[in-house]
Amino acid sequence: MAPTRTLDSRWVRRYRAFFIVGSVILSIQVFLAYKYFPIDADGNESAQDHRDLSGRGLNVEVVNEDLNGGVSSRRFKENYLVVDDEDSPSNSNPVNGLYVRNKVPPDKSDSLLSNRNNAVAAEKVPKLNNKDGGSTGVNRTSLRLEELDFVPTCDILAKEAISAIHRAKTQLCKQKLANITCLIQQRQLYPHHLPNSCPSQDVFTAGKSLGCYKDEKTFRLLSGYYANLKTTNSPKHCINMCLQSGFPYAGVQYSTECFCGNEEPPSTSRLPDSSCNMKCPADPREACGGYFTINVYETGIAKFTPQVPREVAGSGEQPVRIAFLLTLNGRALRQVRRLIKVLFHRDHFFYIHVDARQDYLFRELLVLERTLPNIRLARRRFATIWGGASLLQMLLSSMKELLDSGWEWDFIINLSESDFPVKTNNQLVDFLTANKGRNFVKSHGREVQRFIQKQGLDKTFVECDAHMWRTGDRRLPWGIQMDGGSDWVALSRPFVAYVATAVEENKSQKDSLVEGLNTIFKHTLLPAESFFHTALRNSHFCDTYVDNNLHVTNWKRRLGCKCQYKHVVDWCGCSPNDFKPEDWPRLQGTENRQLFFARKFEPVINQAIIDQVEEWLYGSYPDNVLNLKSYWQSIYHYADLSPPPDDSLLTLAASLSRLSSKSLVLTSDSGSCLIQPGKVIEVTSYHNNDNYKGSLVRYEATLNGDADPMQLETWVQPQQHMSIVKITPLTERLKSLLVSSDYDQKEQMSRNFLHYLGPFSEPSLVYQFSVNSQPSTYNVTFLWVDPAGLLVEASDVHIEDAHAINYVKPLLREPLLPGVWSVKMVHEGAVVAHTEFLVTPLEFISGANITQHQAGFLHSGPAQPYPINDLTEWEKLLENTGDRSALQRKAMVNARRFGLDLKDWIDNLNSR
Ligand SMILES: *[C@@H]1O[C@H](CO)[C@@H](O)[C@H](O)[C@H]1NC(C)=O
Ligand SMILES: *[C@@H]1O[C@H](CO)[C@@H](O)[C@H](O)[C@H]1NC(C)=O
Ligand SMILES: *[C@@H]1O[C@H](CO)[C@@H](O)[C@H](O)[C@H]1NC(C)=O
Ligand SMILES: *[C@@H]1O[C@H](CO)[C@@H](O)[C@H](O)[C@H]1NC(C)=O
Ligand SMILES: *[C@@H]1O[C@H](CO)[C@@H](O)[C@H](O)[C@H]1NC(C)=O
Ligand SMILES: CC(=O)N[C@H]1CO[C@H](CO)[C@@H](O)[C@@H]1O
Repeated sequence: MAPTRTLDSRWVRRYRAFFIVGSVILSIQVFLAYKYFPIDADGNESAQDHRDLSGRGLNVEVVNEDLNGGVSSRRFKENYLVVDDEDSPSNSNPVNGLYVRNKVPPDKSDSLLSNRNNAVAAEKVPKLNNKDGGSTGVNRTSLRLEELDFVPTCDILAKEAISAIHRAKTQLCKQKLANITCLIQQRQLYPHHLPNSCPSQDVFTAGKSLGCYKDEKTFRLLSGYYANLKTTNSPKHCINMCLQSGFPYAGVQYSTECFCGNEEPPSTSRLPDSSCNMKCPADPREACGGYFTINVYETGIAKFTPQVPREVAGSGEQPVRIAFLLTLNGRALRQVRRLIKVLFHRDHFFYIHVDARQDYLFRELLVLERTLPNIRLARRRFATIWGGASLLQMLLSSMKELLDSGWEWDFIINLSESDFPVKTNNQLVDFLTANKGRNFVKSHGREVQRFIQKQGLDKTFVECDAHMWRTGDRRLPWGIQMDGGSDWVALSRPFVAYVATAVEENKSQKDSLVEGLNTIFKHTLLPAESFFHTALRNSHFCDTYVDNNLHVTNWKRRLGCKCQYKHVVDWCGCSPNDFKPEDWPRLQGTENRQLFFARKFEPVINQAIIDQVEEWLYGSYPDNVLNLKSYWQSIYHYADLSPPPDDSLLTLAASLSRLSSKSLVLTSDSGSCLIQPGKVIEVTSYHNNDNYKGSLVRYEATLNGDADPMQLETWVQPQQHMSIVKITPLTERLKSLLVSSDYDQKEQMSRNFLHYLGPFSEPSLVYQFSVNSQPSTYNVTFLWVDPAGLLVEASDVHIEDAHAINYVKPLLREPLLPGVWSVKMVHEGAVVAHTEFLVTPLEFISGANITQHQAGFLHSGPAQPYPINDLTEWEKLLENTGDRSALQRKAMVNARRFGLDLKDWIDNLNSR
């Protein structure tokens, strides 16, 4: 029914003008069609393919935009960063009422360009204003070969590919991008067609014609989907598109229109074939319906109905055994152990993939593997990135190893460190036992063509240099339905064995559908959100599909969709939020539903909610359990090679170990006792009752030159340095003003609890106001003054009540001048508040002692001085902070400090 409104107005127009203009238009179309879209002898759509490869066209030119396009684009404006002027490096972009100066050096402007027609994954909204061919004075249309140390095997034409090759950092990555682009240009990479083993009848009868039917504008025969394919319509194209969208019937009408539907048209609407007498734009030898007449075809697939899961198992059924596939990242060791503990049963299996860069988690979890036979860690480890193709390779590899493990499991359930069960183990086992052999995935539940665009499935992405590069448009293979949705799944063993043939080395054991999908999804954004769904829908497993991923996810799109992955992928994506106690009703609401897990949980954000869920499932902890409200998470360990340690954290920790051992000497009653600090072993964040309570620095130390080192631990908490200069209605509401790094827009906090900053950190100012009852907005400017007293940046911020917590990231030049910086908040022409932060000089570079040469270079501020001209009007607001030339002289002297002198300087600054 959906297209009715669209067609109404067209009907009126068409009715009046039909006899006058219709035949003229038609003959022009026929002429153009003959001229530009020849069909070659074997019926290959060469013209169509060529168009797609030129990097321009979607297969659907006019999609039914007004069905839900209005809603989506409105949502886009609310939630997404809209980059409007890609060529201006110092452009101000409105991001939720916050004006941030865009930190894009001129030669990186391409990265904004490729973000401009972004869509976003899962509830991700497209911007389809492909600005094509617009020359902006920059050479974008040809590759600058002189920058490459290889010669591409073909002439690369696609603009997006050229942009990606120029933006990639390493030559190896540039070459990979070029190689893949050439393979695609030569049509050697992607399969054109894939087999479908989920037919409506015993055999696959794609394209069977049902004849010509009469259609009505108020009651459409095929009402599932509609597209106006101005130049490409033909029965074949329309059938393929409807099949891809999952409809059993396709129909062409009025030359350019393609309809898809789930119901067979009634025989009472049947007309003689001669009533369908308009020619197809893609092939004038074929009929594409007529004026309210439609040629209807079968697509070859059946109407899709997912399985309804059984509630309870029959008596006597053997309980299923579950393999939990844990794919872990980060350092939340205690939470991982808690998750394993709550799921643990001797009949279940735990196969753990720790990201290749996370030495700490891997090392600590090896202990579990050694003690428990049903826990195993993957040795083949991948370094995956958000949305990256490597994620799917990692999953398939882990699944293959689980199949070969000798463990007799029936289901794989995929979990991460931020998942937690909301039902007991027994409930989960009972439910899966009743549904043995079924596969649980969650579908997007929207229109397929729109999903394809939003998800970027119609684009090629190439992963290298830890980035997903978008290199151009592509056409998905015909013959299969596309499906996707959540990437949390519960899969049965037979289906896992089927999809794992993708990583089978023996060619003759590969399934051609899985192999083809594997090729496509090697170059797909967020592959795990579609690969398993699509394989399930088109294989002989299609009747095991249950549209439920057993998970409840805490989406808060206003917070979670901030385009926060721009630095790793040429796309905008969303992330769910962490659960907090205020979300309890949502968790409680899962009780009578077939939901077994929830996400996300993160104890550094909130542990109380995890306690609450666990006690809900398994009863209260006994009173004598200590530290139930405490949480510790390692942020540094000396044995980690990867990820490389942050030099400013290491410097701070070493300095704290010196300061603490010095204070121990002072309080010792034996005067001769001397503690010599050695290496820092570990730094741990400590949280209690969901408040950060400081960090623990554990280090080696020797007493009075003793040979055996002992270990000492010191507990430190960063101080706040905010002060209110002038009491105004605005500052009365100011709750905090601090500078840190790693601001998480989704959780609205800085993940750098210790606030350590060094010359290469990217500081952000985080401000928090109490929410006011009457809505008001303020324009505020933050002035950034460096340790030499120089005003280096003014950030304009528009504060709205709706955003009581927010941040601003200034445009500063690296290396930052070490020392005490200050930030002044200016409102209505006066400084009203003030805060300070420390940029520590470095004692280490890449974990090694800094050299005198390095210190001299890194500690003297940016090589290129700041332009001061446009800030002079602010200067007069700064109270006279003493003799600036004296400060500058001091900074120059500091930059030359080295050895013990450098350590003294560092300790002096850090002690504050
Ligand atoms: C474009 O490239 C040509 C040579 O490849 C060069 O001469 C010209 O200056 C470039 N134009 C711009 C705007 O960079
Ligand atoms: C790209 O292709 C060339 C020639 O086929 C090959 O030698 C090279 O190893 C490939 N490079 C990458 C990074 O794939
Ligand atoms: C590949 O699999 C086939 C069928 O199972 C088998 O006959 C063949 O020997 C295998 N080849 C290799 C190299 O393992
Ligand atoms: C803040 O500045 C904007 C322009 O940047 C202006 O439109 C707005 O009226 C100002 N608001 C206040 C409260 O001064
Ligand atoms: C760094 O310098 C200290 C002395 O300040 C020395 O004990 C240590 O061995 C040096 N470390 C390295 C890796 O050179
Ligand atoms: C299909 C699948 O296994 N998906 C997910 C498993 O868990 C990780 C998170 O750890 C997801 O990112 C995968 O996509």
